[in-house]
Amino acid sequence: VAAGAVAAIDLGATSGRVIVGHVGPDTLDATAVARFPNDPVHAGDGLHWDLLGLYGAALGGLREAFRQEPGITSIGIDSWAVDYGLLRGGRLLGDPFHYRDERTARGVERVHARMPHPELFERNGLQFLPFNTLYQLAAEDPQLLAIADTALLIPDLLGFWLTGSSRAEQTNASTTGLLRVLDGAWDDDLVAALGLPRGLLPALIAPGERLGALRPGVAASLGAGPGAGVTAVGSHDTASAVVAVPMQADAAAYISCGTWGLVGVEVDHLVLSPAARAANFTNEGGVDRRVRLLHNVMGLWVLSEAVRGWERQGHRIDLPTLLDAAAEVDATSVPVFDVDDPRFLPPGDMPARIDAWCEEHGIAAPRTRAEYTRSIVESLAEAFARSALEAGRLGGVDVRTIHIVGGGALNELLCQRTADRSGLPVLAGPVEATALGNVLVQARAAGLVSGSLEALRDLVARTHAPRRHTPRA
Ligand code: LRH
Repeated sequence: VAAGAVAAIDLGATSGRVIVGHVGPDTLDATAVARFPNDPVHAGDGLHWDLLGLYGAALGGLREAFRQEPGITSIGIDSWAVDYGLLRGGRLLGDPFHYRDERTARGVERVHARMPHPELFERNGLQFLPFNTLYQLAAEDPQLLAIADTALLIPDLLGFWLTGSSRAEQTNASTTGLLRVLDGAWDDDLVAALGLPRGLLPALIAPGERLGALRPGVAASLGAGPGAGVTAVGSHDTASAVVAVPMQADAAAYISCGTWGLVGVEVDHLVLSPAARAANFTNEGGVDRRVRLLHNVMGLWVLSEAVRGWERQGHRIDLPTLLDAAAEVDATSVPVFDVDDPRFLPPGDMPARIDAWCEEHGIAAPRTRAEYTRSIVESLAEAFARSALEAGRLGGVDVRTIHIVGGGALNELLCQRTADRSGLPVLAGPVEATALGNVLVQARAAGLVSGSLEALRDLVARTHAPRRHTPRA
């Protein structure tokens, strides 16, 4: 088999990119041909994604991808989970809400009045996150829901615009809270119990299946060849990232670290124990029907939001310089706070929230920007270490190494401190795991590579050797 090329659209909470990937038995690379910012907008009734802007930028990236590689026949799409657009007759009924919008609180109240979390966990296997799709749908204006005929998660919406086919990709659908965890089908009884219209949810599609050919007009505008179309991938970005973790799944934990830190293990069985529920672990659907037993840790969001705040105050922040200064701060002099405290979820003044947390817990708050940064890194490292070990205990995995992939793999201080606090070696990289996982699933569907996830991970390990952080006493 020779190496071939595929294209990937990967939308993250702060930026998006279009990637051209080359894959063969001994080849794996992912090169960004376009990068564009993702700036959510506060407009009218809340915080929204500028989805048309993102789609337009993605189209521009695809045009460049086809210019470089006219032979591309497959495009895969992934993004953050849970958010969706409502449509009627193919027309989008408003800008999708951002999961950090505060309307979700209303949805949580409404859903839990009908079904409390312990019962939901038995049905859908998910940790409690106030923005899971079911809560968002419950917060919708009922009149809008009544006229909508389809709800499409973000990657599915882009796939619909590109091909005209509306489907719900399995891994991302598993984050809605509306799939039965036992058999992975839409939970019609739950949908009915929550008073949601069942007709909104389109038929499921599995990673590796063909969504459809590009609409002729789209293909022409992109300069794509006649065979070009969209292939379903692990469209939940975390599902794609986990595909490309170069790990031995029976002896490792992973942390997919970007805006969020998704900390867990991959197992082949569901973990619905009371202990898993109490620890707020989730059973998300993985590629090849693996289970991603993981916990959402607040992630680099806390740091990037703090940096944005300092910049708004007029300070010019260079992140590497700030992290160097943080590395000089004595780790024992800064507070370790609970990064998972819900106060850190919405956009806002992170240093002020850290101060409030410290005051409530009777400990001294950080003072300088370097100290805040060190405090955030220490707190993340502590939460990462704890959740990685907990994941192993809950999932029955003997965790001997922790892999960190995604943008967080670039943060050497965070990787080292996670190693120190867990007492386990941390293997950092690849940074572009999500794009690589997206590319790999397409490549396997196209016959450019074959085999199980183990074979795909072996290819990642051979082409993207991780950086090792040894724990220090
Ligand atoms: C990471 C992520 C995560 C979800 C959150 C909404 O980008 O997809 O897995 O919980 O965004």
